[in-house]
Amino acid sequence: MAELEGFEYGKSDFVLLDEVTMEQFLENLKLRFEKGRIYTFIGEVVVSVNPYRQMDIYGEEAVGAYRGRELYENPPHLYAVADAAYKAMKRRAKDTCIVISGESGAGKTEASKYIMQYIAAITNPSQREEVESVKNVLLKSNCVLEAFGNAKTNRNDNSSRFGKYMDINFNFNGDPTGGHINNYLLEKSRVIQQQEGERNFHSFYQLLRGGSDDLLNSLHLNNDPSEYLYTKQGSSVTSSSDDRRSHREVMRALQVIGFSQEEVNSIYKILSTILLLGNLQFVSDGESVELVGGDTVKHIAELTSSEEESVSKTLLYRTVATGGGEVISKGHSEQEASYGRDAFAKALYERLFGWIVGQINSVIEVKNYNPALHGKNTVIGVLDIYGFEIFDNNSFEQFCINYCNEKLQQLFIELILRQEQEEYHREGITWQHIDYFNNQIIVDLVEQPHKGIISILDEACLTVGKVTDTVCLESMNNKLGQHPHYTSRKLCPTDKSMEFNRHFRIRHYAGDVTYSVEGFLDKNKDPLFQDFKRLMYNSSDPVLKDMWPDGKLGITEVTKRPLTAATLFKNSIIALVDKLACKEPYYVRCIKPNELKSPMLFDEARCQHQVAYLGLLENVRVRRAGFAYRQPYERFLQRYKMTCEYTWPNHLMASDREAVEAIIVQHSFEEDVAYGHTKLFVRTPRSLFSLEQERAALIPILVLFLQKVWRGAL
Ligand code: AD9
Ligand code: MG
Repeated sequence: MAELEGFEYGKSDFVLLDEVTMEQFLENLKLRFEKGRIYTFIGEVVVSVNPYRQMDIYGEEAVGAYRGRELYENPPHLYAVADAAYKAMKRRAKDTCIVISGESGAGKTEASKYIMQYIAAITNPSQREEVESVKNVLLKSNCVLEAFGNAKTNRNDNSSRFGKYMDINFNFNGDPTGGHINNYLLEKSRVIQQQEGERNFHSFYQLLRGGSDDLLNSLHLNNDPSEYLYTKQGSSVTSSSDDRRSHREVMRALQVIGFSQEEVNSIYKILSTILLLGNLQFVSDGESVELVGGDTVKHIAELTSSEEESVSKTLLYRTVATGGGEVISKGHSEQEASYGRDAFAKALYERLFGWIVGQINSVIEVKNYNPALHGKNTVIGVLDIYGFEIFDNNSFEQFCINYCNEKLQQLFIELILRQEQEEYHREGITWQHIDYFNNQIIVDLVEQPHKGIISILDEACLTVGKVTDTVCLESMNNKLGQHPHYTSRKLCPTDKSMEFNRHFRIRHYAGDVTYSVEGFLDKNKDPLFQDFKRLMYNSSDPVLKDMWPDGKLGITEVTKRPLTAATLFKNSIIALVDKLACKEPYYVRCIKPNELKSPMLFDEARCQHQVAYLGLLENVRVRRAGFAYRQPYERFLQRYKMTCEYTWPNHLMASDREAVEAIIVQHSFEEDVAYGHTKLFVRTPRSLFSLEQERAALIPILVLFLQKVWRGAL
């Protein structure tokens, strides 16, 4: 058994704090961080602090130590949670999920990768080829998704700009048979614009830096990212990672996953098309608008397998159906043309990303699984999704991300708090009521049909005529002004500046966030001229065509307005929560210790903020008010019966429960437990630690004893 740690490393479970205060919590977190103990439990939840340095704690030896063990048998670790989720899935045929949350740079993606590596390491001991190949694709998919979905930001050099939920399917043996990836809200505005110090998605730089001269020539590109508007705006074309090496790794990963050479070529052509689009300019002579950019249009036509004339026409005109059913071509203004080009570039990238995820899914989807033949197919889901965001300027994206976090908090309350209370009730255990804030009211504020913010936004987007962001804000203020979690900043008596006429504030469970309404309607409507869709659908590149099925419709056939971005996001998050709600959840809460990416610095104020909005103190309180661990009597007895003379080797009592009571009394743990109808509830890990230690000490003696019995010596 791995060594349990002494208290010189702080308390390995926050449940053991003398008092549940922010001060003690932070003190323990800091002490452990400084001693290189980056993980701490709250019962079954793992709190992780980003070490910002390579730790030697993920190797084979660690895998061996955690494999098949109970949570309290080893020091806290991601592997302990991964193993708990795996065991529950395998032993009880339960679907489980691991929800990883925390702010940007806190270590969510790294944690999700370690968890997947652990699961890969403990499965398929017989090395069956088909299982190995599924594992390989699952692991390699990370590299591809990071190339296309991650970017350097001011907070994290490898920031995931999308939310990811991955289901891993297992057969009755507990070996992976496939999986499915869902992606959420790719930050596509990054394709056309980056803040100072930030970059576009890695994929562009990897291609420009890593592509061979021949490849780049064929794509009409050179190798300098600072020559393309879409890759140079952040004035930061380099990154801490090596783009050239990553390019090779991604190429290799695409191959392993099963992308054909034609498909890879199509991917590069799309990336190049986007870069070339960014350098196109439009000029107006007052009457009509023209394209400037030399051969660029010709190159774009070649890369998208389209006619040059169709490309330039699509960039300069849009087709509209008049009231009389006539179809005409209407020229863009200079501004409309630039807007259309940017919207096209964003849509190209978004569809490319969605298509790549779809291709990976088609490779890893479980095929030919017959439950009658193979037993129940179970699932472990891993969710790596953006945490709560409060920036200086919060826009539509933060609004969506924070809404998503409200939904996940709601799920946390549902699953952990409510289920906990219900289980105590079922088991006949007295429950001390814990007051907690139920954030349903904020979820409703955002998503309620007809009344919520998303509905009001959608209504404004559907209204014909000029509805501006401020008009929409006005409508929100009128309808929601009385809501306890909504503040119209305009009415705020202390802030009379015009600036605040463009803001509203939501009192989120994690704190107040002021949103600037500027751009909300446009981002929600997310318009793209139909002509672009038709251009792409008519491409003779089958991959490109496949990405634009909606381009099939002619102008007069397009009757339905597409769903808005907020509604699409809302629907996907509701579906996600439904998926998670029917699984047994495990949580990893990630904390970023400082803004400097330093392995040495524990910035208390920053950490306090995160502990507060992750609701960790509340979490500890619930755990302490209740019982951190529980086990059916039978299982508890099996494991610890050797520690008690009345139960070893067999007991003569009327029930397993009485036998368990005998163990508890013999060890004087009465104060620490409660007896349910079918389970023993244990308040703190202390008693379990000590039973575990006693058991570990007894096992060698017992083995010796049994060997003698078998040899007939006794
Ligand atoms: V974001 O919301 O996608 O912007 P994440 O995913 O929370 O963010 P990420 O996992 O990317 O953060 O971690 C940021 C960086 O911290 C990594 O690139 C590593 O350099 C560093 N990190 C995080 N976790 C570990 C770890 N367990 N060991 C070593 C780590 N370094
Ligand atoms: Mg990430």
